[in-house]
Amino acid sequence: MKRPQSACSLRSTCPYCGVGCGVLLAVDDQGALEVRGDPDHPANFGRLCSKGSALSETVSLDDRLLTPRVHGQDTDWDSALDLVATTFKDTIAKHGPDSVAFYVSGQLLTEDYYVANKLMKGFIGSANIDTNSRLCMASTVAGHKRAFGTDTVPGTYEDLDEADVIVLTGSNLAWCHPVLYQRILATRKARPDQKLVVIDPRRTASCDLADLHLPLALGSDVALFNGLLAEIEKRGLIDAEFAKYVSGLDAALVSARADDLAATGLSDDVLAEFFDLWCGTKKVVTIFSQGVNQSSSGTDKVNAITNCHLATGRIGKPGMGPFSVTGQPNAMGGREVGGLANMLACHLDLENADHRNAVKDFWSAPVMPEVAGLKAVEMFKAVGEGKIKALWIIHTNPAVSMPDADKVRDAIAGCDFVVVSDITVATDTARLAHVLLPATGWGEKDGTVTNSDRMMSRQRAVLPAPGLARPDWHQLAEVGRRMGFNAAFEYETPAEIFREYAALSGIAGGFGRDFDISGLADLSNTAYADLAPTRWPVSSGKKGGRFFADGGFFTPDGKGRMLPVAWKPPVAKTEKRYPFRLNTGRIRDQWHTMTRTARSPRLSAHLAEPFVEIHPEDASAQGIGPTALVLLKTPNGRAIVRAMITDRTPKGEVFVPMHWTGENAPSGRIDALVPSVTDPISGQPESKGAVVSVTPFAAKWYGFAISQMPIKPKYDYWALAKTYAGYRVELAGMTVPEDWIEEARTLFGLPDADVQTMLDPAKGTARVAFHVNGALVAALFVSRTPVAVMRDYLAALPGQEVPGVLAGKSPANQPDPGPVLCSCFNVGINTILAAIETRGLMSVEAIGAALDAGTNCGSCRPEISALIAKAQTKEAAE
Ligand SMILES: Nc1nc2c(c(=O)[nH]1)N[C@H]1C(S)=C(S)[C@@H](COP(=O)(O)OP(=O)(O)OC[C@H]3O[C@@H](n4cnc5c(=O)[nH]c(N)nc54)[C@H](O)[C@@H]3O)O[C@H]1N2
Ligand SMILES: Nc1nc2c(c(=O)[nH]1)N[C@H]1C(S)=C(S)[C@@H](COP(=O)(O)OP(=O)(O)OC[C@H]3O[C@@H](n4cnc5c(=O)[nH]c(N)nc54)[C@H](O)[C@@H]3O)O[C@H]1N2
Ligand code: SF4
Ligand SMILES: [Mo]
Repeated sequence: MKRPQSACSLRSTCPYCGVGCGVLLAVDDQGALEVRGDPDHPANFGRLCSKGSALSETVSLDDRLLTPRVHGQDTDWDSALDLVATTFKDTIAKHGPDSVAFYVSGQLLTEDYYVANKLMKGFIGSANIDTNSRLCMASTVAGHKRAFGTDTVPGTYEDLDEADVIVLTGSNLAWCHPVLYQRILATRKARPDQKLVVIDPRRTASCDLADLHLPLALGSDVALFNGLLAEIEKRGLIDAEFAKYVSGLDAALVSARADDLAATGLSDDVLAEFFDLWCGTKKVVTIFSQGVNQSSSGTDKVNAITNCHLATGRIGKPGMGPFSVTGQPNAMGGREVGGLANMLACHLDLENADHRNAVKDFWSAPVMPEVAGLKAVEMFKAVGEGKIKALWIIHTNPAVSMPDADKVRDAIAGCDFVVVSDITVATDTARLAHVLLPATGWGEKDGTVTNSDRMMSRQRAVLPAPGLARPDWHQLAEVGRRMGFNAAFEYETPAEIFREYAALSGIAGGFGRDFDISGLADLSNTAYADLAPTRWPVSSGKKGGRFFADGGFFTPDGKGRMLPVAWKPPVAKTEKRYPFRLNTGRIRDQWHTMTRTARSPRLSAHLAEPFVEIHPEDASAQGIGPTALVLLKTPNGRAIVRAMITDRTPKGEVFVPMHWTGENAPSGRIDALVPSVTDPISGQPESKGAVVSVTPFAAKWYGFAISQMPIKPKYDYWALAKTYAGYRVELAGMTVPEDWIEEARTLFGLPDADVQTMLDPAKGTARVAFHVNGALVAALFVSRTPVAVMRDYLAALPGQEVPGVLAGKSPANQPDPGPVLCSCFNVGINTILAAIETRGLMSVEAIGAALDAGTNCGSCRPEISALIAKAQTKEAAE
């Protein structure tokens, strides 16, 4: 469906990762959105990654939720909102405020988030509001609070330009914060002495251009940084001057000396090289992300890192400091507004009576909870136990992304009253809702987000709201009013909400907290509309900048705290039945549960189905071949995914992406396998430490299909991916259909289309193609072993007149480009390999000059460089 036209051109912010890139948006006279990097935005200076560049492919109205729905029926806003307000009110009247909950998201805008938190904590009177940031940033928040007294990110992106050594630990920056990675590469080009170290059990794309890779044992970061701290002491590098701003040094050193570096599994040489670099360089930035946070010792990992920076005084100064990169576009903003169940607002503490009373007065709130609410994992447990009877899920898809996801899905399905606000009905969670509320999406809504370096930027609406969709803050405020809290929720614009929030932060500033943007409390509507990227704090005392260069921590004694921490292995123990460790995470071109990025053919071409990275020796020991399907089992659940055999993943460990869902590959929902183990301090799940069995999944038949229309098969394995011509689908099953022609007609919903077939029952192969008016609409290729056809060639064919489709391969004069590597210019891996092998192009630049590949967002440059390196090794060996 085409959008109505609206002629504008304006600045906004990318809705994906926490880099927070500025974009320039324009709508052309066909109603199509154009997206470019904003050259003036300080986070990206014009750069965009593959996801940002493909934004225009993700805003179509297909599958959009356009009207409120109650029990599956379209309805009007009044009916839906009245039902939500009355049911919440009745439930609270009968069972108390803690019988209801909100589960929200680090992708909400600050204004949405503020209203949600105010409604739950100040007016419903429960702290049962938690967010997907519990699965993401909670360990960092807890670690920051322990070390600094508040949740402060001390540094800024400029530190990456100034550092002499950048350490990435538990961060695949090249794929997950690509513009920051490109920024580092640009610095290293200008200043080749800047060193890059990657600490990750896997040799990720971030390692391809790194100086040093430490493939540590999964979960052993505390042992490594304790080892580093002991070494710092041994080499006499404790900063005596800075020590006056720090407490806990001695106890932290005792723990550090006692810890065992052997837990890291790293060789002495690699360790020595790392220690030399870290100790021998003053300007070190340590970037960390989910390899640190998503662990049963996530908070300790954060503090093991902050300990090293505090001990050496390398914090808050140019080019130095611990640096947590945030995942979601407003992960930081959500922390600021107090969206977590154990926080208040503006970095104030829920359990501090002075803070609580001040906020209560400011809000004129009738009640305030005195203790923390349920954290995500506890919340869904309470839903499953029937203790939470009314649940509102906003901007997140917990039926896919929570650990023990099948149980979470069942808990939501069994809850008395579930409201979901989303932009689409096509999610595992939205399908379970009693009430569905259509939200305006990115490009249609207005508000602010805060990125990893405390930069607040505006998201602006360039497209009209489709159907009846309304902004999330509007839905929340309406429910607040309908619950009887009229005065507190009389907002008409996000600007009003922002001013109130900024004024509240002044109270936090009065308590000596870091988060103070009171300087923006009187922003006019126009000034809010025009707000340029602004780094907090913004108060009479301080504007932007770094924290802690000269102490000034937010602890009672004003000192930064070093913590005694000790390595602990992941909670699940490998055993005979579950001999492998299951690592999970992200791929370059998909965003979380794929509700937006999977709409883009460009982004769907990089990796088109769920897979497991497994080491070649493990694969051969388990009898798993290169294109095999693999059955993964844990005590919690099972999955079937494709084998990706690679020595990038260490022996004994497998890696599976988190992205696939019931909508596009039901057997690939990896969180069904992850247990609900959490960090005892932060409550963050250990998403990266399950134990798993890995065996071949020997299907009776395998298939590959192309289709103009989406399909939802019912086989043991299927994975659907968008293409420019329609969809491509991988299939496999344990039951062989009797008649492949009938089966294919049902699969594609084409009872009358012209059919072409090539069947060999003895060999178990079948090829069936359907044409309507001469044009190919769908085709199915089946075999007893994984089907060998030219997938990328076939995927482009639906809609065309191709009489020879059943051959499954291109005519000899049309080479198969292979899977897309450069999504920006749609360049396939075979095209790049051919350029390397036959044209002898041996640098990323040469490939770029010849094919354009890698010259736009640069996210694929590490992969191109890996192909070149492989070709060079091959050449050397020949
Ligand atoms: N393409 C893409 N980018 C994204 C997202 C996305 O969905 N897709 N999501 C965004 C969000 S919300 C987030 S939170 C960030 C996440 O960004 P990252 O944290 O960079 O992403 P992950 O792939 O989850 O995990 C990073 C790495 O941690 C490693 N790891 C696992 N266990 C350990 C360990 O014990 N120690 C160490 N040192 N490393 C370990 C994994 O092997 C993995 O390579 O990405 C953001 N950016
Ligand atoms: N195994 C494993 N599990 C993980 C992780 C991992 O590394 N491994 N990572 C965890 C992390 S760090 C994160 S952040 C989570 C992310 O997990 P989720 O938050 O569950 O994933 P998303 O797909 O981002 O969900 C966002 C939802 O909001 C909807 N939406 C989009 N725009 C709007 C809007 O404007 N308004 C509203 N109301 N809805 C909208 C989307 O359609 C989608 O359904 O996953 C976590 N789960
Ligand atoms: S790095 Fe990519 S996904 Fe992240 S904000 Fe920038 S363009 Fe968006
Ligand atoms: Mo995240």
